[in-house]
Amino acid sequence: MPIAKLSGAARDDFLGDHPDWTHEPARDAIVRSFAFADFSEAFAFMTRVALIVERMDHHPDWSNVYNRVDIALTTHDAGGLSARDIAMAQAIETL
Ligand code: H2B
Repeated sequence: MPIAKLSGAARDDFLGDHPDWTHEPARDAIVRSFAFADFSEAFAFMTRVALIVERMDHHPDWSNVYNRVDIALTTHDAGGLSARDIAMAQAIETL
């Protein structure tokens, strides 16, 4: 089922409140890089995020190199950002 794209104003509201996240126009995603003490901490974080995304049925584009986790949120079903990405970023921020 198609999902509505987020308005630029709603996106900028979120980015204004969350300066660690930035907009990547090429794939209309919001992105953030997380750094941890080591791989174990990074993977523990990914495990916690994985439980959230399964519950929300919304999945990040992400990568991990040692202590770093890069997360990009966009909604393929919407062809860009949707409210689901904002909800997911907010859920990740509570960790
Ligand atoms: N995750 C993301 N990031 N974008 C989507 O469009 C998406 C998803 N679609 N997770 C979901 C799953 C969809 O394929 C299922 C059927 O709900």
